[in-house]
Amino acid sequence: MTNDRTKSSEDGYELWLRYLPVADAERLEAYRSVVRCIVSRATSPTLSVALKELRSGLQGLLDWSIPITDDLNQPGTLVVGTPENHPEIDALQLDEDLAAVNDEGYVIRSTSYNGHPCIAIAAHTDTGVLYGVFAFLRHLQTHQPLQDIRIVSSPRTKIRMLNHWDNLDGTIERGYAGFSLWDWHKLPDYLSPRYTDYARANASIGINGASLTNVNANSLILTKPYLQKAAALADVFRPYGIRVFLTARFSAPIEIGGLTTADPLDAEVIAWWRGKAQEIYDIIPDFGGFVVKANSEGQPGPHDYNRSHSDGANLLAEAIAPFGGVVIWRAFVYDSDIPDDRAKQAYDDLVPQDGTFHKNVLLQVKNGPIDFQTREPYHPLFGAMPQTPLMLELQITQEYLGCATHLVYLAPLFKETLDADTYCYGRGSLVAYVVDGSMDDHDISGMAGVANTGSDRNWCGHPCAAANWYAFGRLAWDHTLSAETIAEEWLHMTFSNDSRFVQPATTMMITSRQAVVNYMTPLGLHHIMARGHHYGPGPWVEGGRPDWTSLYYHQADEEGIGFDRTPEGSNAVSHYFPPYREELANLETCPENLLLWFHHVLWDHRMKSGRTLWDELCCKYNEGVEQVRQMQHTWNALVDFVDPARFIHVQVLLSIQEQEARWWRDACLLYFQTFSQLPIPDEYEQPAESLEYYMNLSHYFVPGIPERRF
Ligand code: GCV
Repeated sequence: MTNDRTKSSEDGYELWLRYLPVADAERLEAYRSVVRCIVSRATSPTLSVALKELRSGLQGLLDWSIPITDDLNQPGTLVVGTPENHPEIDALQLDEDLAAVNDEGYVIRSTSYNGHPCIAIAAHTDTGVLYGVFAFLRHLQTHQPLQDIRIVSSPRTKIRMLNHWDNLDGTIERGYAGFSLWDWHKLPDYLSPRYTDYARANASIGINGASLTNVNANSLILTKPYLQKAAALADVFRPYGIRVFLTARFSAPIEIGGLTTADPLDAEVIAWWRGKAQEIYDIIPDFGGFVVKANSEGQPGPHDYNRSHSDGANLLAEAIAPFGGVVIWRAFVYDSDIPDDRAKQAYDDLVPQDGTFHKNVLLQVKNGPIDFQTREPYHPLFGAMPQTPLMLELQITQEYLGCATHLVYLAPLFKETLDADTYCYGRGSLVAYVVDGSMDDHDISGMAGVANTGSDRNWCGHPCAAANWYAFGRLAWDHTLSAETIAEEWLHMTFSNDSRFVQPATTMMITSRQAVVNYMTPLGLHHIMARGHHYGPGPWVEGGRPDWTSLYYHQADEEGIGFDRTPEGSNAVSHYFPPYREELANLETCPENLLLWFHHVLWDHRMKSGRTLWDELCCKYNEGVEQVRQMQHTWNALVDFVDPARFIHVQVLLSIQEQEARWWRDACLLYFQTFSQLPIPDEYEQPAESLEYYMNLSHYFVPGIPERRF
């Protein structure tokens, strides 16, 4: 057994930054022989935290206290810094590599000084050095060789941020890991050590922005006392290269400014936002900017004054431009009057405004056109607004994917969007290239992840949910990384370096995404969860606003099931570029995993498997349950590699997941059977309860909704 952990229980607080001693003696010796001392000068707060992290990381991993020296004339030095703060770096033959990295990038390289072998961690900026230090520690944590190390890395997107949907009362919208990390009551005076650990974790994966507050915003955050609280957090985050963003409620000039209008073209409103921007930058000099949800789900916005989204965004953008800030305007907009298929509305509203947004505005677009479902086609805005920088918004918190009780590794979902081909400039026009700005040469670019962090000791609730935070950061840095590589890294650092653990656990994680699709919404079904809290199945949800019901989306009837988005239906397919558009529109060529997203399909339609649609649906729901059972089986076999507390925690949650997978399967199949009138084939488990039973289940106090509705 090469388990690198004593079997004492862990609580997950350290995340992937555990820095346990390298257990393999040979490897430890190899590391110790090339890393004997650090040559660095902590000439800034960022270099100071970089050096501190490096020392504590090496102390843990190499199990010795590593000296800091000025003397490069000895073997085994680790030279850390920028050419500016450390002029000797110029003598380390790094010019070519340094020329290849951008301001936040870094170089880690075996080289020599006066004939003495050394390793350099170098960058143009202090933040680049910090990222290099974390990358070096990751290299050791994952037991990679140090011989001839040469890593040259730069982030592909500029803004890599978490969006916290945290309310000022401490609750988190769609948060499943406790309450908000931000203790607004005690800020700005009391600074929880957790704020620093949060910043460390983010910096370790390259996240450089945090929007602290819910997009369903409260104007209070823009008042002086709250700005001072936010400033205290910004002070903690700054050395870690993280800038603070806040959500701006469009009606703030009325609510906290005493004006009678928030009309973006009104002179007083314009002056109010300018004054507010000045006030914010006086308090938080490196403030990142505003994140705005407007005219969506009841939020105020420019449409209230018959103005466009760009009128609204530009109002804030002009106010903030002199200070170098940006406005991140969300494209998650759809009308309560439901003028058209919800999947089309953002595109129809925003595409005509391409080219009208100011230079410091980014449109933040969810991965798919509805709302973070288990699988969606990519959002057709990607590729359709070449003159506007489009940020990608991903949901790390598992609103629709089992909250914090289901093990669902999201990197495959994130990658599916990033790697999707928009065909906007022909084959190979990937969403990733729109997002990183390279497709249309934008100066600004970004990715945002709706955070899954909270006050739970292990940060994210499920011991494996931190993998999704980790994966988000790694992909925002480099979208070319594979989901497998990221899972492996995370497993190595979070649990064990033993390949007998890492390999099966990686397979389990990769499988988990398709499992949740299968047992919740296979074949392109979507938005069939329970109302309000979104916990559990609710394909029968009807009444009230139609586009918040399930019936609107699945359209099941005696003939078949699915939303017709072909030219005969809502024609949402027209938003995609050819040849994908035609592929989607044709029942025979539409990918089966999106079939019911785009087509209303007859129950006896023959699928590629040879089964009818109904039988295929039964098969997929059952496959999902079986996949969870396989995950349980895999995890149970890994007992020797994980400490007892985390092992049991995951084990119990997997058992909840298995029960809930059956709940989803049985409830959905029984409900859809009322339309298909077909039997669930004998080869599958039959539902445990009646449809009535499932429809009458009530769940109280489900976490993650603003007011506890039931
Ligand atoms: C913050 C979905 C969620 C809402 C969320 C919204 C959004 O509708 O259910 O809780 O609101 O998305 O992204 O703005």
